[in-house]
Amino acid sequence: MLREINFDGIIGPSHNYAGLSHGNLAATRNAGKTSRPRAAALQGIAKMRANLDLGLVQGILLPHPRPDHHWLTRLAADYESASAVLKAQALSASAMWAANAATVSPAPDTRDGRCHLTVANLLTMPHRSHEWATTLAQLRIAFADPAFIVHPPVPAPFGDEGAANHMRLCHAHDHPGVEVFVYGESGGPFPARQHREACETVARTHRLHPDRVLFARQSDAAIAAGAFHNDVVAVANERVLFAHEQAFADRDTLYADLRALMPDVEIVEVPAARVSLEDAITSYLFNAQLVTSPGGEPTLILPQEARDNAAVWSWLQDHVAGNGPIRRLEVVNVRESMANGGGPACLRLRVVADPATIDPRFLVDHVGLDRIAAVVEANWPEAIDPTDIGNPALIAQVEKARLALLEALDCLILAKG
Ligand code: SUG
Repeated sequence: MLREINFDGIIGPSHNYAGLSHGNLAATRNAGKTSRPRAAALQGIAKMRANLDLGLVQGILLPHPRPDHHWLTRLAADYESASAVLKAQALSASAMWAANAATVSPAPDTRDGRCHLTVANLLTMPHRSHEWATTLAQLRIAFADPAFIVHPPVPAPFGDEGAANHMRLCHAHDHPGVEVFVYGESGGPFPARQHREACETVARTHRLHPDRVLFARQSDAAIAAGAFHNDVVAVANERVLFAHEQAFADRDTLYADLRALMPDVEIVEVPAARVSLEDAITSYLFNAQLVTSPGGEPTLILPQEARDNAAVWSWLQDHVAGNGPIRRLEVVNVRESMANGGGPACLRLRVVADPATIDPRFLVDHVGLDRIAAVVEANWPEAIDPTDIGNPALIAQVEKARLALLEALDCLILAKG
């Protein structure tokens, strides 16, 4: 039985606001502020509980070893003597944003009938460029069943940001879909992180039917406004594409191509006259999880910031009142992640699979989440001020906290990273 499973990255104990992501306006705006790792992780756990309560299947991905001493060694450095920037890059908890872990093509879309996952290389940002090795190790454990094939990242120099720049439309999750790869070319002052060559490589690697794949360019305006990840301006689920009017460089062609491949696709476009690109990005309206509850009701799981924005909330109310395809709104609090530019959808990687084929250590129910919450409460630092990142006591606490979680989840095999 194929189901859509959301794998959320557990927010790691080193979560902090170092302002490392050039072009990510929330992250740079909050640079230097004091973070609250314990509250952050508990917010993520509460979001997973809300998903479970909707009747969805929930998975987890584990925090990475931080600081990343392997990476520092390859740079002929060590944490103690590294510069402040290198320290922050080695310590970042950015692996929490699981939407950037990999691109996933479910079995019904592939020519060999296996579910393919390609780990993202994230090479545009130094602090993210070293996530892939631990992600690969973890996915190879979680998806060891022959139903899956986990591929290493696309080689440099082609940047790949994973599922954040990929959408899938289908009649139902277990039916063949149309996969849309969204790349960037230019974003004015900011880097376009997803390269077209990487999209094409992933599509070939996943053995997708070429006539069921589309490549769409992000608008330069979206990237310049801070949305280098397409999942900040568009999200798809089953037959629904929910997108901002300015998300794509050539939306007419994309919509026409989609309608040709899927005549019953429902395109819900939010006009810039109702919600500006800026409001869409600060509220993370589109970084919502668009999911189908087991009752069949398309539900949008939104961050609080979307309810706090008058233009965004009034558009949503009108849509629901007007019987639009999105039938239900659920609001979650992920403020700590949001302040680093990661909303509800950034925190999860969607995999369509039979839950019985997944290593059970990576699936959770409320009892499993209780266990994780207890470890977080007892071990995660309460606060991190970026000036503290050279403090050996903090580093010892971060390292011990992760080991406590791995132990509680019987995942010590990942201890070395
Ligand atoms: O890559 N922020 C992440 C946010 C990722 C959002 N993901 C998706 N949209 N799918 C990024 O820019 C900030 C970390 C810092 O600055 O310390 C950061 O990496």
